[in-house]
Amino acid sequence: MSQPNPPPVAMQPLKPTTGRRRDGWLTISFTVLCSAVFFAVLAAGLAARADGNVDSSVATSAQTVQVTLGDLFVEPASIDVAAGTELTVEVTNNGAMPHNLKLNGEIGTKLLDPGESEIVTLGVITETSEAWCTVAGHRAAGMNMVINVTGDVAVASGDQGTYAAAPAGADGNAVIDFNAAPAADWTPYDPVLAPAPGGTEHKVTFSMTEKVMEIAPGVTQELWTFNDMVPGPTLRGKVGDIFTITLVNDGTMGHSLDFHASKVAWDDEMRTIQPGESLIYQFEAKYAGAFLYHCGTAPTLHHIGNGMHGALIVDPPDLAPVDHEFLFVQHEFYTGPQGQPGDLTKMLNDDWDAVVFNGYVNQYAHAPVGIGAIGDRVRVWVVNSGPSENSSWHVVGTIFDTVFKEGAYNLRPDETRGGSQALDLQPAQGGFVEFTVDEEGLYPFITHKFSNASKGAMGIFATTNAVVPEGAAH
Ligand SMILES: [Cu+2]
Repeated sequence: MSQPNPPPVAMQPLKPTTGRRRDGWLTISFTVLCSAVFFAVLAAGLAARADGNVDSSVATSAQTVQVTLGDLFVEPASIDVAAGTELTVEVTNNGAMPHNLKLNGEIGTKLLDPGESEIVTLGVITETSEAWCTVAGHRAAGMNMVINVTGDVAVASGDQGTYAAAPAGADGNAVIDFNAAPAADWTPYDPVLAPAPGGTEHKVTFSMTEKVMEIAPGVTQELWTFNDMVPGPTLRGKVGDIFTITLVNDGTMGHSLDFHASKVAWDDEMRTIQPGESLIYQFEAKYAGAFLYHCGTAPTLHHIGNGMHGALIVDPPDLAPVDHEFLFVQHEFYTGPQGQPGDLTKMLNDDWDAVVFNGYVNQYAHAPVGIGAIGDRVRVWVVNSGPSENSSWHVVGTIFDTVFKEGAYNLRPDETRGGSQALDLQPAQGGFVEFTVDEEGLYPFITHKFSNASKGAMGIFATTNAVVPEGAAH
């Protein structure tokens, strides 16, 4: 069969072969799929941060305040001092995680382990100021103390509205251009799901890291990862297999691991380990399913939202053979400043900037996924990592004849039954669908919550002889 010009779509992974820009193709695809490109325009310049000044030369009085740090609060959240007071704090960490307290994020205690205390003189306070825990995400989660200077303009404490204006983040967060194209040397996350390895025990090491990664063309964030990957490595086995994961914390903050495929005690295997520590997390996969795993260290929203999640697939015993098998993990990004961690305040407000499959905006629109010939059976596993948004996973131009969701077949090929158009998944749910296509061509896949399809949750399946528009195929 000969085709006049068709750049054939290779099987995965599709590697970059050209530096041509793909803006044209993306524009076309968005015209088809989206009514409008939506940008979350971030409120800027809400209010000036209370920049306290410290003058070490003249103290008119001295004051010592006892401060307790917890997970994730500072007690008291507000103190009053007279102008010119030399302020000393006796800080005790009563939390389960390490914390510190620093005036203006600069002067203060070292990183205190749980139970540890330190007495620190912060200096002479001349203006209303703030002190906070500088561990990533902790200030935004509430670890902030206002130091009101008597007679100065007071800053309200314990008020989310006031707080939201204070930290870096509302202003200066990275903005995604959904029509931009990735660089020529960009490589997509491999969507192919490999068969389960042989044997009945799966031994892997997960290194927990903090790594600056690109999440959209030109947009980088410091993501928190398992093995420098977002999503983390995919694990796969069968019912009855043993998974033995050696968890190593190579980062700079506490992390943990929660396999939804396991039945283990939260305070044992799922405990937080500090930088340099490790633990062994072993369990038997007792149930089939498409399971989420994630970091569960507080604030868990921040750790999942900033990249610490992945999928563990346990095959049902009667899983049928197929021609092509893929995995897409859907999740959101809430951008912080370029090169910095995601914005916890936006996460708390469900204010995501992007919804993606496997960690990159419009990834498989830039690198279409080959699904072989007409009639080939395709199985797609989908896990929704969230942390907060649902999925209505749909392929344009076909109908699912098989649906497996949350441990059960909802649909199998049977002439007495109908077809399925979307796999609905709340955060931390997973499953798979199977389908064939009847014509050569392109089959976009999206979440049919269309506001999210226009924020990066779109890809393209292409049959072997599909004509891929200029610039689309990597
Ligand atoms: Cu973590």
